[in-house]
Amino acid sequence: MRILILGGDGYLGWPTAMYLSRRGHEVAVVDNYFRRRACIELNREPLIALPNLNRRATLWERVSGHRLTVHIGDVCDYPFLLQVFREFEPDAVVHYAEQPAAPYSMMGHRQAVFTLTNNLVSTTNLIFAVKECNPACHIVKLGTMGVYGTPNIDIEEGYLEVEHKGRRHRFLYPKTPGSLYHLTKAQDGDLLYFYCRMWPIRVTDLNQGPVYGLTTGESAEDERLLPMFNYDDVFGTVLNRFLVQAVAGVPLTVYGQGGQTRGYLNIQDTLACVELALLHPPAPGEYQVFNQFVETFSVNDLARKVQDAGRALDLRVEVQHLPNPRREAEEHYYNPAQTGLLSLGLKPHYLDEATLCRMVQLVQKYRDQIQPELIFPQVRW
Ligand code: USQ
Repeated sequence: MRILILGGDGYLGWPTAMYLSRRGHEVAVVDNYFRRRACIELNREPLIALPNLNRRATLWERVSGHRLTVHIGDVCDYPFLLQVFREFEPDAVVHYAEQPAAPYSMMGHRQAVFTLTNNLVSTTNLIFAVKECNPACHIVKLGTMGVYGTPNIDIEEGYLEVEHKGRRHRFLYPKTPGSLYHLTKAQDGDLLYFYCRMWPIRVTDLNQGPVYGLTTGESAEDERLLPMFNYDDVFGTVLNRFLVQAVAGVPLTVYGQGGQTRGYLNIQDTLACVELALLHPPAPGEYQVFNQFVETFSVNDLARKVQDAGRALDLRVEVQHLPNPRREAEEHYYNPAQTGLLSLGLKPHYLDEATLCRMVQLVQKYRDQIQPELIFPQVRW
């Protein structure tokens, strides 16, 4: 397949590009370096300094023999996106080109407007480029489990059958996101669903939970191929942050009571899920939704697991319950469905002690680069 990856420099975009190219697909990547610029601007740089995207592509070609085409530009610039479409003629597009951090979206007016504009205009441009260049091209958009929020009923996979006054209808599952970022993911899903009803485009939305991990099979060959790994309060996700905190000797930052439960997955499973979605496109005019996670844990569960792994590695890991900087339920019902990707053949990686120890040991190699002052949460809502 000819696969275009939008947001190909990010935590997930870059590993996806290598993974798909190694598996025989022809891959082109697009990125405008938003994340790198924001990390510098906010003084929250990733744990491991990485070469730029062109250099990483050259490096990847040297170690694997697979060529990636790189386009530096903004998906919100429609003529640029059209030009990439016409040159590369993709069969499928993976859309990661969104501002992905809940705390960033809640920092202030400028970041709110940027998140809204970037996430919704990029999605709209993608829809129009597909319609104009090749309506059969499959859009795989990375969504989030956070669009559902934490409702007091089971979470279904994308849709909900409702019976009302004796009649039945299938709606998109109701959305109650907990940050502006998560809201834009609900809105971009609505945009895609709307255009699937208007035009014969084919869309898969992958509602993903928080991802953890630093390595994928492809980055094993050279550490300059590792993903962009943030552990700060804005761009770092909870388990990745805990791994770094364990190594730095900083007490694990559990927000509030720590009963917040989410569906987690290893970064290697993200890559497998994206490829499974690419290999199983929906029919024209269909908006297909998968819930993309492997196991559910509360923040307290994660903290306990990291403490256990720390003990096995002779690290003293403490836990600190901080006042929650976010507005969210700290104790709640959580029972989301996740059968779609398993039925397509996903073989999950589970979060066991050996996996945690390997991740902590990898972080230990970069111990001197940890800046403890980036850990404490600064953004509140
Ligand atoms: N949390 C802590 N301590 C920390 C960091 C986070 O207790 O040091 C808690 C948060 O309050 C939250 C949970 O851990 O209850 C998850 O937070 P997170 O920062 O790992 O994840 P979140 O902000 O929800 O966003 C991340 C990704 C986003 C993705 C989402 C999936 O940044 O791109 O869409 O995970 S989900 O959480 O299912 O919405």
